Amino acid sequence: MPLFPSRPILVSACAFWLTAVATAQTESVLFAFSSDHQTLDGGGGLFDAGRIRPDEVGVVTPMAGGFYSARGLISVGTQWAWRGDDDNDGNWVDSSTAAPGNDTDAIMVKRFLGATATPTVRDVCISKEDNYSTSISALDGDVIYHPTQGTVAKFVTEAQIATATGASSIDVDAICQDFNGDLYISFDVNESMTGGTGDDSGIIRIPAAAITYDPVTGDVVSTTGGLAEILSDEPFLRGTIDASGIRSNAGATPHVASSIDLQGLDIDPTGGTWTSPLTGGTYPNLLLSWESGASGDGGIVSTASGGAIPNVNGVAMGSPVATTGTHLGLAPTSTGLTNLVALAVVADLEIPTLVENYPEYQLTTSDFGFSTQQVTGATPLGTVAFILTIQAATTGGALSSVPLLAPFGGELFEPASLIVTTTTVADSLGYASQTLDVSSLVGSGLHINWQVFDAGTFTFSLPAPIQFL
Ligand SMILES: [Ca+2]
Ligand SMILES: [Ca+2]
Ligand SMILES: [Ca+2]
Ligand SMILES: [Ca+2]
Repeated sequence: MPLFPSRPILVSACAFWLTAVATAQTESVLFAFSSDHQTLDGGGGLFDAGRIRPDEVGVVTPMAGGFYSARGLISVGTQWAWRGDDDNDGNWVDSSTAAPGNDTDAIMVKRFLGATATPTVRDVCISKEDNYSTSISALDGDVIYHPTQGTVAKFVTEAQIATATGASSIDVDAICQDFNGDLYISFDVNESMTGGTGDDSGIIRIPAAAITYDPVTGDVVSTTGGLAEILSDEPFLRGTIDASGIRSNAGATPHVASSIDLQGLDIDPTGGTWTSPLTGGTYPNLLLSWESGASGDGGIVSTASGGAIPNVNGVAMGSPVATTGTHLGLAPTSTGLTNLVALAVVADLEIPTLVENYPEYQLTTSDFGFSTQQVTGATPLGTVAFILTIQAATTGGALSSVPLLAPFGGELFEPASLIVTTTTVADSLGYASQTLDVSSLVGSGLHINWQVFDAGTFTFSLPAPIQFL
């Protein structure tokens, strides 16, 4: 089968694209958990397609009155493929089953300079739980993204936040930006800073007046000290959760008294303001997620009205009776879901097709038998082509890619060397898979990359690499 379908399909792809652009603003919730969670639709029976891992970014677009399911947005494989060999050790993938910097602990999309009306997955900024490996590139207090292939851009660095707050060696575990360029941040552990202790359960504000932004990229160029302020503390977070009336899967208050850590922050899309008990100032309402030693089942609260369960696209992000996880399109469990450790709400996000490897070995020295590529988000009942490229990893290099012009969508990686291995038809939920024996590549030192082409939308998926040593 030819890779590029004939002209009638091209015309229908254009019509689909125009329809999609004309729809009203829709919010998507981007999230991470500290353990694996299963999507409500089970990934169409495909193990990795139905699993959101702590290293990854998951996404859901809630829909009032209809069935919806969460799915993967930024996979472990995609993070390696985007990053390239920025530690110059000659490997494009440095870990068999973990992502660079391990877990995702903060997610953010710009709302001020550099913001776009229809953000793509490359606009999603994240902070990781750990510093990236030795020689480089990103610290756990940095908020990074990959605007173009093989680059690691920083929205804001650990050093810039330290300058603004007077804290040192910080780990950012929640961050968001309002429409005026003010930043709201929570630290991973208590940090001594200007004006007191930035508690791990607290919200720190760095006003735009303390920040010089790059007018084009919207990234932070520099910060000044003395203007950051501590807006909230532990009693505030507990009080906000209690006032919202939210209850866990077991009908319990989703926190314990002894400790609590604010883990996710974003602007409440419903609007309004709240008043800080510590500064007396008013600020845009914030969505909050937390970890507290009690099952929270993915619940989200808002600072609105002193504490409320917020709505996204008209769907409540928790229940006053039993929050189960279905609000996020996740499958309930008998013991309850854990809590969201990262949170962002993004309007009109372009959500690409995803392909993931199973078993999940991104870097391997041994034969793991058959390798399955699992596709999420293809056109239901549409044709999917699996594309393989093979290349030698080069020190300091990265996969090449070309962004594609409409009606094509996405990026094509290593366009000079692609091979179509399989064409198949996605199921009614848009899942598809292939299984191949790749054992002959073990020991070759080669790097392979999978993508799929979705003929229904003319788009190429995000990448899924495997490096053989
Ligand atoms: Ca490397
Ligand atoms: Ca971090
Ligand atoms: Ca925190
Ligand atoms: Ca976090």
